[in-house]
Amino acid sequence: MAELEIIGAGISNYVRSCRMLCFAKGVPHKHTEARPGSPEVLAIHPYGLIPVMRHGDLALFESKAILSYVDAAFPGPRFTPSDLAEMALTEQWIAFTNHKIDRCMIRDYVVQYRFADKARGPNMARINGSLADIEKQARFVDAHLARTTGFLVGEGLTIADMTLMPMLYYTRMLAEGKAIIEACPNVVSYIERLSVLPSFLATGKQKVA
Ligand SMILES: N[C@@H](CCC(=O)N[C@@H](CS)C(=O)NCC(=O)O)C(=O)O
Repeated sequence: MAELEIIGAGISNYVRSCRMLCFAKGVPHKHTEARPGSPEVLAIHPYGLIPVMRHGDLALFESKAILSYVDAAFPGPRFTPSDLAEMALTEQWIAFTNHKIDRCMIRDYVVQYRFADKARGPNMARINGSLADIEKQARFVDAHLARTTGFLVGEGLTIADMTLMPMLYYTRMLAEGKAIIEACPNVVSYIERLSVLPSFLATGKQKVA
């Protein structure tokens, strides 16, 4: 079988999600460190966003597409439920996470500190503007986790958890995010359990603060 290649900066929450799945399934892969907008990424993604993936003749972008492909294409445990309702809930959580939580916790908050303009410093208006929504989202996830077995869907780890957890993990590394998340005990225990899984640890020790 052709070698799987995951392309993108190792610090990216989405690159970590895709590589976490590879490690959890035991899928050997080559990780090519590449920044957004670099030639190897632009060769696949029209806007140069990461991650992108190659496997034989197939080139993919969008983390959800990569997660679904890798989960189905390779042997090993499945991280997409086969039960119809659980599969739909997994889709729901990934779509919600990508459309709402990533934009708020990562783009409007974490990225504003981690990749702040060197001369002007972090965009505090954008950061402060994200905090009410970060709190709303953290509380929503907390209330949901209070009713589950500690995963977003069903009784075990899914690609929805692999998508969400790195976002919460990075948000908690920064002061305002830490204060918000630490008021949500189920979210804290979720991050603490999932971030020490060998599959996540194998993605590296990148920090945003
Ligand atoms: N919906 C895309 C989002 C990808 C994305 O936003 N990736 C970030 C890194 S985590 C990126 O490339 N950012 C660079 C930019 O926005 O210019 C996915 O799920 O793959």
